[in-house]
Amino acid sequence: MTSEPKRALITGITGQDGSYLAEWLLDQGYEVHGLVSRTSRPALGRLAVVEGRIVLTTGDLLDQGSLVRALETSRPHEVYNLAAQSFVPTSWSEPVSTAEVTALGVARLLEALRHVCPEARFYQASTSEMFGKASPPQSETTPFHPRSPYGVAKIYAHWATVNHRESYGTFACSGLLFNHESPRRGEEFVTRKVTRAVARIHLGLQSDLRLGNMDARRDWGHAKDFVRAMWLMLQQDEPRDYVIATGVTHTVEQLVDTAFRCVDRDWHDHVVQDPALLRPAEVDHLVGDATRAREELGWAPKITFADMIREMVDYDLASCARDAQLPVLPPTL
Ligand code: NAP
Ligand code: F7E
Repeated sequence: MTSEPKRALITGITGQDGSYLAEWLLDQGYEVHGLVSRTSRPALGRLAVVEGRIVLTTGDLLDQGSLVRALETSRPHEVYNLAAQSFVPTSWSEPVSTAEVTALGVARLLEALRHVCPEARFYQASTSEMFGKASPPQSETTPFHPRSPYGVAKIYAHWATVNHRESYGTFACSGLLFNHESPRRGEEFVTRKVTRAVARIHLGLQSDLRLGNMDARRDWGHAKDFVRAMWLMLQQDEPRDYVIATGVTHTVEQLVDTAFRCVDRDWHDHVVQDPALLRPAEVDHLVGDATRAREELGWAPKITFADMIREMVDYDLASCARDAQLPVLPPTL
């Protein structure tokens, strides 16, 4: 007798993490369902890698009824809530819509889960942005001090998840993930903005790169490593919250230097600091302490910062050359 596969529903499946998580869950033998909004079409490109192997359901974190329907249709054993307005600067220009999706959207999804499939396990995409101004290293016991409307909204979602676990016994986990990147990262985030600019400058398509605060420090890991941690959290005997981080920090300037070195260039020749890109309040220094994840989940990152930046620059060199119909030259030429 063959047992039916486990089913997972991923919200935010068209995002960076959604596409890697879908791949990981398919590799583990899951039937993967993804929530997409009517306007998701431009982002569907990231799902080319899993095309034909996942089931897409329309829905929106702003619409409770659509979440109920998505849960009824997919009947998931596990729900991964990755959907959010996730770009920090937009949270200042659109604080209310950010809160509607990133905070209240989670309340809507948890309520739908409670009524439709209370036995399903739930993962919430929490973030190091909740630590904000707190001194490093940050762990599960570090008090939150958010520095953006995004961080504030994520704290609501985090506590809604913890409260559901404590009120209703839901198997709900919150992953406090530090920054993680990849060639599938949105082009507005600093790593991808830099690696694309390096590629375009090297190909002669762009001359300079405008950046904001280059002193900020981030603990940057690879999305591929981080989605594995999300899944591991939902495979434990008891639900808990976990910091996921590499424990290594770099400044934005070090990121820029690493990326320009990939094409043997000096960043000083190309980078322009633009005060318009500074944020109203900054998160200065993040370094995660992932001891709990290491000890309880057996999780450790496999991909180094330098290898990740090299992968991103190589990817952008190839894709920018393709878009501009240029031959791909080795970085040193
Ligand atoms: P991302 O690339 O920005 O993806 C966000 C996803 O949310 C997209 O699929 C987007 O769909 C979807 N979405 C936005 N509004 C929605 C709505 N109203 N209803 C349904 N879906 C909606 O983000 P990511 O980098 O993969 O991150 C995944 C999650 O982890 C996010 O919650 C983010 O806040 C959190 N997080 C990220 C990091 C990181 O470093 N990447 C670190 C900690 C936490 P469309 O684009 O198709 O509309
Ligand atoms: O900025 C500085 C900027 O936008 C990183 C999201 O996934 O990770 C991400 O949030 C740093 C900041 O990511 C530019 O001031 C300088 O200090 O890549 P970012 P983020 O704000 O850390 C967390 C964990 C999340 O949860 C979020 O969803 O880089 N920086 N110059 C710049 N940043 C950008 N975007 N653009 C610049 O020109």
